[in-house]
Amino acid sequence: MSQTTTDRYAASSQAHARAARLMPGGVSSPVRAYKAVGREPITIRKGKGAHVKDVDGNSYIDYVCSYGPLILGHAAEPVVAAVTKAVQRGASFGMPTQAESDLAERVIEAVPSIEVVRFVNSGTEAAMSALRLARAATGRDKVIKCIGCYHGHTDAMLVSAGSGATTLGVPSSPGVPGSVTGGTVLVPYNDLDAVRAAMLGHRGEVACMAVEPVAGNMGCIPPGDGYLQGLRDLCDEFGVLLLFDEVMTGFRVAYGGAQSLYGVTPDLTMLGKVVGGGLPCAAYGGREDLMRQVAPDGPVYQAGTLSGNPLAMAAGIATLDTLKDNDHDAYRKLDAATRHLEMGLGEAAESAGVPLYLTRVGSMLCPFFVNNAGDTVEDYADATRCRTDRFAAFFRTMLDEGVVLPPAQFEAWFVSTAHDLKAIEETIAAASKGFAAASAIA
Ligand code: KE4
Repeated sequence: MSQTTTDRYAASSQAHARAARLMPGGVSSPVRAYKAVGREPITIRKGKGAHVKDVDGNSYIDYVCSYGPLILGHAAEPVVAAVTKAVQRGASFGMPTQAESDLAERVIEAVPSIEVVRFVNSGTEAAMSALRLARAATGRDKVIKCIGCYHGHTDAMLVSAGSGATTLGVPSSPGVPGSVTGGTVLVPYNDLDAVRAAMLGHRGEVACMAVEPVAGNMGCIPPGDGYLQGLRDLCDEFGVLLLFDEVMTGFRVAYGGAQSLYGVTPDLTMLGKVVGGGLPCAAYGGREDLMRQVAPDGPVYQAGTLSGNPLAMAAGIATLDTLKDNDHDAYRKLDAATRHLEMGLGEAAESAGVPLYLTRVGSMLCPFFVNNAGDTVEDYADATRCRTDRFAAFFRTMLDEGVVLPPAQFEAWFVSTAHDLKAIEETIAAASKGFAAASAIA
């Protein structure tokens, strides 16, 4: 007997109603509320490998992967074993453990820019701390960021573009003082002329240029040829620190992150997601002369009760060691599986007559529902022209077909080493129905 849609999601609907009474939107982070895809969220009971199961017992091939951390898939054996062992030794001490040095050594060995590192609990904390350090180290207050790049919800980064593309930011959320966002200059992604104009317009006032080296928060948008090196050169010319936000790309697009993939070394780097293997762990690091200014070596204050938490360290170490195994074989698997998915999605969209612009960097990818065949997406303005209504229809059908995607056009999909050929082929088959649903929207 075919399940009706409401039956299929009955328990999730009940769970969401309960959660909504208790928490804003019934979620612990806004994107999970499914506002952009016009339906209630599913509630997850468990995950294993490339699959998650909701409270109704429906199974899904998962491309959220917790928005990046689960590069080995859900409940990966090395991570489960390491965290189980660690928790039996105690969850947190508020005193140094060797696990922090063990993970720090791996991060410093892997990431070209990082000579010294500090662990924090979220990408937002990493951004807050790196910005504070950049301001202290330069004695300058302003920050340049790209429209559409996301660096967590720290006040200085919750800005939207003012009138011109290189004017000072205005708050994009209530509760954020204009006095804070007034020090943030916004420029379009992939536009070096705008960065030069911003640096000239605010000469001597800019502490750092923050950028996602591969933009992952307006969908996945790779840097244009020469863009990252161009930022490096402009920062050197104007005495501005270059901050790569590799919370999403770190250990994702390559073991050494985007900076190793593109061969451009920033002054400071933010990490998160994969570095904690699914547990709350992020980090910021960079040149030793900068990082030694962080308390207690230096005066730049930053602290955290659960920073360097032994469980998160254990999960991170197990994840990175598995990614390094067999000469980084994981990245060859990830690249092959994601390329296969990319090709299959492209063919399915073409068969359905749906204009699509597909981007991919390693195991991050994004199908942009563009207006016309041949349209490309190079920055936020391009991304916001996409057919989000078609994406929403695609998303809902994919969910009904047992594939769960990040619930917004402006998110990247993530593939794990657990996504085998069967999962990829099933996803492509489901996408034929998803694109048919999208094409039904004029
Ligand atoms: P967290 O504070 O959420 O740990 O990290 C913030 C952050 C910083 N930098 C980049 C490049 C990021 O992608 C993120 C967080 N990414 C989102 C996904 N678009 C997390 C999902 C969510 O907000 O729930």
